[in-house]
Amino acid sequence: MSLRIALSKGRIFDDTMPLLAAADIHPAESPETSRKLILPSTCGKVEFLIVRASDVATYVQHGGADLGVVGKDVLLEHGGEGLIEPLDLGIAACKLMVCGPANLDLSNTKRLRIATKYTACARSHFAASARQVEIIKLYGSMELAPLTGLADAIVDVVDTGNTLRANGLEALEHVADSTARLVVNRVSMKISHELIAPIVERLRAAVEER
Ligand code: PRT
Ligand code: MG
Repeated sequence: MSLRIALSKGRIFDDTMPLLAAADIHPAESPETSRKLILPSTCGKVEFLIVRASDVATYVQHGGADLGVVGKDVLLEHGGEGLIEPLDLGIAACKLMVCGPANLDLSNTKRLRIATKYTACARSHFAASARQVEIIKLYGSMELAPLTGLADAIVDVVDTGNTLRANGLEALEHVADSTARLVVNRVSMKISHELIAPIVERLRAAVEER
């Protein structure tokens, strides 16, 4: 029996590979050059599922994958049901922020329109301070929303802030810090404990050594 690990292409895959290498797990192909969505590992005991970043938690929750690597931002939005989160991998660090034009007053009593793909996080962030907001769901290029008048502000992930600056926006309020987490399907953790536990421990050691 082999374990399935769900990962997204790009920064999560790139930053997870050195950690998995320390656990002696190596993909037999690169997701950047292969069109395969299931990549075998060289040892044959693990396979990698290449999914959208926002789908990793869903795959692991429903047992489509046993393990996954996913940003805390995605986990907060997903809710974490059916998942164990044994390890903070410390990679893909970023902040979930409320962003908008520098002169925007977020404490204004008027009902703010917030464009985001993080609708649950945005809703609870504003509800916690009893502010009324209208949430507009978007799937990408959030920065366009305040520029076009679609929304007053956005809730999005910020790393360097370069994307905000290039579009004349600023980070205005902190919502949450995020780093990528190892997640494990609750049932897999029980059934395949002998396979999964050593991987978790070797990843933990690799994270601590960095
Ligand atoms: O592309 P897709 O819609 O499938 O999902 P995604 O864009 O969320 O995936 P991906 O691979 O870009 O991000 C995966 C995870 O990496 C996210 O869930 C975060 O946990 C984490 N992460 C870390 C980031 C960033 N840094 C980041 N900078 N995710 C996205 N960004 C975006 C940011 O929103 C901005 O638009 O990258 C752009 C550049 O950021 P700046 O601030 O450096 O300019
Ligand atoms: Mg992306």
